[in-house]
Amino acid sequence: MKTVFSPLHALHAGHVELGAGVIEPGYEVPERADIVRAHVSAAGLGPIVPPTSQSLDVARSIHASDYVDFLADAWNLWTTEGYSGSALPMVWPTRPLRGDLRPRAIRALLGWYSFDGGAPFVAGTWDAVRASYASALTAADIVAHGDRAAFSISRPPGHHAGRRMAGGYCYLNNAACAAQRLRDGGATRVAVLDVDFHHGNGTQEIFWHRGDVFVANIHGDPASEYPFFLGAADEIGVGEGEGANLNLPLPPGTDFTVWNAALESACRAIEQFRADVIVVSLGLDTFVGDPISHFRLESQDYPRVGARLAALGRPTVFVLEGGYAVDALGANVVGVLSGFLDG
Ligand code: 6XA
Ligand code: ZN
Repeated sequence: MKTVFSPLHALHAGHVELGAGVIEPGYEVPERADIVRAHVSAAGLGPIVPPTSQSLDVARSIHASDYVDFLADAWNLWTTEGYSGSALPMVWPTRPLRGDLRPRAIRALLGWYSFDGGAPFVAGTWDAVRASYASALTAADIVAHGDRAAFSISRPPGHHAGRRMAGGYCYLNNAACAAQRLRDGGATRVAVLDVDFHHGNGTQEIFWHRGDVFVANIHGDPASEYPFFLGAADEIGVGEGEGANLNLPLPPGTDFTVWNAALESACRAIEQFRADVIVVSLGLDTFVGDPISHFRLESQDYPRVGARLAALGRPTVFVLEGGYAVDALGANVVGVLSGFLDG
């Protein structure tokens, strides 16, 4: 299996985020991608290749074009207005404030284009975001050209990014863009399976009205877990998308036995959908040692996850999402991927 990796991810570094009662260093650190790369290399899973050059066309079809322009400009606007540090929003246009009054000030634009204080910008953020996106598209292209699977070490991650909003460490929705790339390349039906601990609210929003991309999520119950305001079981999609969204929220403390039953349900739904190709939003923050999440999967469980995904018998694009137990992250990723290759 080819792995796509760009060292440019490391340009997104040194930022802070809004935690509970504190401004804290981000958990989403460059060491994450580096340790994953090192473990993929040591395990000999296959060649590690750089992303190919990619235009922003797919990003502009999945996201609003003005949002993509904003991501590209945000750091420049922030410094031009005299600010430094991490560019974070100050105000969000939540109800009953006006949602049609697009301001000019960068402090406010950051709120216009986000849903939380978890997607800060520093000088290198946009370059890292572009490389992360290009890596996901490259992995999609590798699979479109006939490989059974490919893995994108995308950092920053993407599954919280919606059509017009950043949040939760995410800017461009890498997995959604990979799914769109596969559609553009001729796949008729694409399934996105999101196994990150957190609900992929951005991916759900993006495909909410679409029947050609099935989205399944297994995640911490939004009653107590981030992102809180989406991810309930009654969200099934609308219009042509009705029935093409599956949410499987699970309580904090869930162990592999229960989690695996949800995986089985998601896989059966994907089989029924008859997907041509699968995109896995591969978050490893389901791990028992994860510092910000509350499931209890263990390292030995991840090869079984990979083997079940292989049993779907479809070409598969893996895109890295969350996972913050940095010491275990590389081994856990390799667990899924080697389980897939052996399966
Ligand atoms: C809170 C962000 C927490 C979720 C990030 C994540 N500032 N999403 O891992 O999958
Ligand atoms: Zn997560």
